[in-house]
Amino acid sequence: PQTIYLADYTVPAYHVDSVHLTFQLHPTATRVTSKIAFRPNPESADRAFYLHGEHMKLISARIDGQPVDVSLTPDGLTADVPDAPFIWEAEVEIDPQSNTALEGLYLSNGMFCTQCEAEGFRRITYYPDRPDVMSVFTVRIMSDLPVLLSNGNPTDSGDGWAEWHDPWPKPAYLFALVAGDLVAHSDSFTTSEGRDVALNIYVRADDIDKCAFGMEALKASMVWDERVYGRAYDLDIFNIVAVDDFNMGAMENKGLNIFNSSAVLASPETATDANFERIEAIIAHEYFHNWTGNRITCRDWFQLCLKEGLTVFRDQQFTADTRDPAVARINDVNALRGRQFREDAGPLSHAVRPDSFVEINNFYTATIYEKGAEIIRMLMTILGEEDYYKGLTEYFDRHDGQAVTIEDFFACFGDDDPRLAGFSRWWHQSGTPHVTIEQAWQGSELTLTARQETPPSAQQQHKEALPIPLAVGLIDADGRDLTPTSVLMLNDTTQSWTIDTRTTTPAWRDTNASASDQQNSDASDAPTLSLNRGFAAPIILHADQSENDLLRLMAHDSDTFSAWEAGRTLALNTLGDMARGIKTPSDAYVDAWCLSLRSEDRAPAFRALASALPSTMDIATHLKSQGHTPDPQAIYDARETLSQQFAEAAQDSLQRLFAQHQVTQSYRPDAEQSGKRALCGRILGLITRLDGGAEAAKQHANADNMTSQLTALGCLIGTEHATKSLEAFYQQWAHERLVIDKWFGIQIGQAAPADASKVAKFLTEHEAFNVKNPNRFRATLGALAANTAGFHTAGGSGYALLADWLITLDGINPQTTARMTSAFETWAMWDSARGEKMRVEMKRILSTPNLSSDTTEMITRILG
Ligand code: B3K
Ligand code: ZN
Repeated sequence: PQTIYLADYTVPAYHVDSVHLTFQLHPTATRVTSKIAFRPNPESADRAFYLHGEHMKLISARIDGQPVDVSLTPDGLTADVPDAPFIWEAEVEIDPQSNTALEGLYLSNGMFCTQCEAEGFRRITYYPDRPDVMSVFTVRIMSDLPVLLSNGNPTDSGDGWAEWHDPWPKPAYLFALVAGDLVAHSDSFTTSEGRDVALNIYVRADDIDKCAFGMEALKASMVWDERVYGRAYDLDIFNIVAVDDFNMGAMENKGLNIFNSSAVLASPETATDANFERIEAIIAHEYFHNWTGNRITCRDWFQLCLKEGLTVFRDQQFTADTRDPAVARINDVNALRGRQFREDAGPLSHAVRPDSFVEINNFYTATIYEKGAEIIRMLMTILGEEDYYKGLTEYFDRHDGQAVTIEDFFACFGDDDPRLAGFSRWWHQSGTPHVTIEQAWQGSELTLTARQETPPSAQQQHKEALPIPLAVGLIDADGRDLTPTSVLMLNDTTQSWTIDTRTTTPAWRDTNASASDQQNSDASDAPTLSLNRGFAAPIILHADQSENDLLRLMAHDSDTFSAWEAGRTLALNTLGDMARGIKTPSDAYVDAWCLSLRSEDRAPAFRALASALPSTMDIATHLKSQGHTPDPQAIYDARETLSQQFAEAAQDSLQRLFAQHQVTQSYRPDAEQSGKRALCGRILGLITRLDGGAEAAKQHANADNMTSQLTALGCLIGTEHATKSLEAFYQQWAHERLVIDKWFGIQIGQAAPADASKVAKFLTEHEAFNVKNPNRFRATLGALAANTAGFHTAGGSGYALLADWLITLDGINPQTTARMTSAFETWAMWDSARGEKMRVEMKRILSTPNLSSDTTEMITRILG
């Protein structure tokens, strides 16, 4: 495997004017004929003709109707071609049935389906498989299966065949084909431009009752993109297909989105509120790609964040508009910290726009997606909404139909705008900036000094200062805002601002004051700073705020995100100290926690989030950042102790709160109802600590929706009711594969540390375990890796079990294997005994004969 560099980019030697494909589908011997019109690219000095192609048998090749000799290479072919436009025709044979990698054309439960991003099209036919080669595709599918789909609009069909034409030029990675015995949930939509669009969600017959929610989400996304970004849909039909075997969530193929069934199918009985919310977000995300990704695509894969970061930001905006914005932001930040900060702190740290890669599939990372989205969010924060949308409109106008770069995108905002000086560093520099805040008082004047530092990483030793928008507020002793939120731009390594808090409308001004010789105010009525409101910047903040300040923010901050953040900081400080055995929780904190659980001023969804404790991994990261070596078992024990203490402290109000927030109307997966169920779920967890599971067992037996049933089941794990409830759940749902995934996941995810790898091992021997199905594999081994204290038990049994299964899976599905190796990325965070055990398992994986290049690259990078 070879490293590819951004700096080596050259334009394609040939343009493709049109592509005609014919598929004669057969499970083991599908014939694909291609007819492709090539034209030399005048901008290229290179005349070499090279087509990518892998895992296929070439039957014949012609140029302008004449048979041609080609030279096959391990991953493609070359041929002599005329120095003028010409027609290439080829016939190849491929074997969908043996394609367990799930890239290219494959079979899933008798359905033919494709996945081409990033480089799967080259497993279908010979082609210049790069995103800057865009063309118009016409596709004919021949098969006896009743439903035959491809991109674009249907143009013609007959007995055993159908033809599709996509008028919008696209790169090959957006090609898709589906053929199966499917039924459609259909609807229609009229765009703001007056176009009538047929909408379909294709599923197997048993799943037809699980499509309604996805369809509503699709229509809501179409309306939202018209209203907010002025973008309307551009074909006469939009199809979504659900497939059981899929490497990720979904894929935005033009006019034919293909979804992992877990990311589209939902009914109240079989899906949880969290599933519904995720489905809504993924449907929106894939739909939004139609403009950010498909109409305007990436010049090369180094620009992946151009479509992914922007589209994630758009789906986050959609969720914030559709649901509760503060709750949405808290969920985004939890995900960012849990996946992206973790990635950026370890050996896999990379820039949002990297400048080299080996296997592009390994770069569909939290950094490209989630940090990419944070950069767009900061762009909006710095420019303001009006200029942000102006820039986006300019981008759509200027680059429609093109394959472009981050520089092209950035230029649409006026890259010489002084407000954006240095901003592009966010795309090029890896690592999470640490920002330390000091406050100093002089009379009624507060000086805030901010200092930033991004720790060096293996690939980038020297880090520059980044422009960081610090959104700050100031609240008085009664919790009232003294100022509206102000965005202070931290452009240098260190900067100071001063504010006089006694004036009628206090405002910040730049100062050069050094805070060092001044005093912190110890007056309890001094105003309190609310920092990084709304998490406007993706940074790690060190503010050393007093417990009093944090309690005040937690109770009163008008920025709901920051109120949650204050509670989280208190929890981290408390749990960190408990895990180190140096302190017990303060009464003030326990009281404040109980108060916030009961607080009628905040929405139930918020209270559910605020009452949850930071994850074991979060606490470990926090301890590490303070220079301590985290002990996962001690952290687990601290969380248990504190939860028990909370349950006892809140004892008197638990039953009342539980009854008060029960949903009595019929099930709706909306923000309001799901917020109540989330709060009741938290309370049920506390009640279980006191009643041994009696209440939860009742809820499990009587639940009429999956959210309530699964929450109760989760509570019961570890109680005397566990075995019976798990058995009943399995019997009830054995026929619903997505529910059985939950059954696998929850037993392992909720297992006590000492049991987790035993339970996981036992379940890999269960008749319903299937190594070839990525959802089931993730529900089992992914759940083990996510059970932090269980995966990292001192003996190393979790590491060994995961390594065994990754070795097995690599021969079947390299992409999913490579992705899951990131369970080992934290090896340097733990004590040396654990770290060494993790390294030993990684080396064992690496020494496997014929290990895929995907997994080899990941393990090599993680080992460092
Ligand atoms: N673009 C796809 C991801 C493709 C991953 C290829 N390994 C889904 C998405 O981001 O919307
Ligand atoms: Zn995407």
